[in-house]
Amino acid sequence: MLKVWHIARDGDAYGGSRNANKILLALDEIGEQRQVEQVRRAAVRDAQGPFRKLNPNGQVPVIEDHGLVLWESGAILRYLGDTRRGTALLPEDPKAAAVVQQWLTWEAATYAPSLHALFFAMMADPRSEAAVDAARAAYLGQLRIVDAALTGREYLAGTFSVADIALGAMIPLSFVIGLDLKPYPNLLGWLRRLATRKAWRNNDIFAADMAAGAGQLN
Ligand SMILES: N[C@@H](CCC(=O)N[C@@H](CS)C(=O)NCC(=O)O)C(=O)O
Repeated sequence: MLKVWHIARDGDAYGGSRNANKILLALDEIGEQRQVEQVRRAAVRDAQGPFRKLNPNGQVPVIEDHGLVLWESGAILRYLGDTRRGTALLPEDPKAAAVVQQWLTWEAATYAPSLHALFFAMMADPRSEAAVDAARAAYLGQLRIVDAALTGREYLAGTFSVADIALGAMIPLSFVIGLDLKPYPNLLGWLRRLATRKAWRNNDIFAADMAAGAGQLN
């Protein structure tokens, strides 16, 4: 059975790992059982601890599947799509699969760094409002890209795929940090659509982040 290392929501100062949650959502989407290895954030961060042998970056998620140990959530999502053929995770058509890969790469290379920049600007002590404003504007620019991509489309690559998981597991954090997403109606509609899917309805981390946006989603 596939093993996934995860920081659970309960007892975690940040409400759990959204990146590891992507893997749980993907497995729930296809109804695959897995063994969740819960780790505390402190253990993940411990440079001398055993977790570093699994992932030298000191981050979750990590999976182990049939002898393969793999980290980086986008690579894991792609692996699940490639090895669980015939599921909704990854389209068969190479061009459609390339569009999915485009969003997985974009999430890690562009979206996540922009979210981190905003988060760190907000947490900085002393905090510079000019720096927060600049980081917020840059981050909202990324959300505008997602909103535009969803014009006339139900899901990022047309039909549901791991592209929606990579971004759908992260973007509700925007509500938690107090952002107004009403200027992005396609994006809000997509989040509402994701929230109706069984795997997402039953997911505690996603539900908690979405609850922070209830006023904008209803
Ligand atoms: N690019 C990595 C990012 C993983 C990541 O940021 N994981 C966070 C949890 S969401 C983590 O393990 N943080 C450890 C810490 O807080 O030091 C991926 O997509 O897997």
